Amino acid sequence: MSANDLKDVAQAMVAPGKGLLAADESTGTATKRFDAVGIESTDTSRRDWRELLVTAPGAADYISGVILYDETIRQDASDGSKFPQMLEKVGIIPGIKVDTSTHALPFAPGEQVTEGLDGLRERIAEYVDMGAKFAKWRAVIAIGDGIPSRLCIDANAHALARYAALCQEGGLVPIVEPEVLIDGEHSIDQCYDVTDLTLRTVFDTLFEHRVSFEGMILKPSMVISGKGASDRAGVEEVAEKTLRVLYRNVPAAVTGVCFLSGGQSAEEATAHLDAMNKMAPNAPWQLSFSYARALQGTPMEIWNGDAANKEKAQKAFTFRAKLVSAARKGEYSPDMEKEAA
Ligand code: 5MM
Repeated sequence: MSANDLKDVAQAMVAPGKGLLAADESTGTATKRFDAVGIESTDTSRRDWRELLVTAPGAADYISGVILYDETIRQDASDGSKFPQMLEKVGIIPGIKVDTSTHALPFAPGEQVTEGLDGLRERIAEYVDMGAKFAKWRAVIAIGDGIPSRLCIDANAHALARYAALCQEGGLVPIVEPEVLIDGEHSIDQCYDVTDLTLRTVFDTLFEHRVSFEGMILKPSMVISGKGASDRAGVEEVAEKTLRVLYRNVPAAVTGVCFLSGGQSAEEATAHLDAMNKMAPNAPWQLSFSYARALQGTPMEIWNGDAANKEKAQKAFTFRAKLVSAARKGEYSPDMEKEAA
């Protein structure tokens, strides 16, 4: 894929009114999500859940691409077709998570580094053959007593840049995901400082590794108070500080910024995205979404692992996707939450 082709795919991933569904939970994370609502996690239940989402009638009106997990991209859907081809048929771009998860960073207590570079060139070639057009790698940065360390930020930025360069060489658009975790009691200003340093380091390193900004997507966390903070910032402050950190650190050449929801409720993640699009309608990058929990939470509860609830769960999924799509255009209002799913 040429640099222009990568840019075309990146632009299609942030087409007007559309964003990404992250359905790339590793087996451990998927099991945690299923356990929380009492669904048994098996390869078949995980396949059925992801098939339910991607075949929801009307989903393609709001969803431009889906991030798949290695297990899913190799599975047969119930009609025997493969997920990438099933997605392409309805006009949704297939993507793939290529990191192999987070691991304890040596000599850095409480901090993690994401692994998966070994054999990545070959795995990318295999995923391209299967039909993937983009990839994702998530790094996590925790805020706590004396952390994050410079070591943790540098190690993760280096891995993200190596991954992104390998993706572009092999023909996949890389989603670069440095997530500053919401866990903790930190203030929004602490989150701002950590996000500022993280994004600055990530983009310096991407530049050194000759990554094309036009042919990539940034998937950041928002600048937000810690989940356990006593006085959590409101919607306007989250939007204003998130935009400020992006303007200071993200090159205008980057095609799109697709936020993660990171443990925010569906309503919060929708309202924050909407406020940013209202405040910055002429931002240099498309401000979109790549949500997992905010899109999947309610429909997963409704589904409850029972085929009889499939249609209702699909309606709840497209309802949330429609609201997030409105937020991506700055056209959401909390009143829309009252519409029946
Ligand atoms: C932060 O997680 C990503 C976005 O999901 P949320 O919107 O729920 O925050 C998500 O794509 C994540 O990277 C995948 O679920 C994979 O997570 P694991 O823990 O399995 O690597």
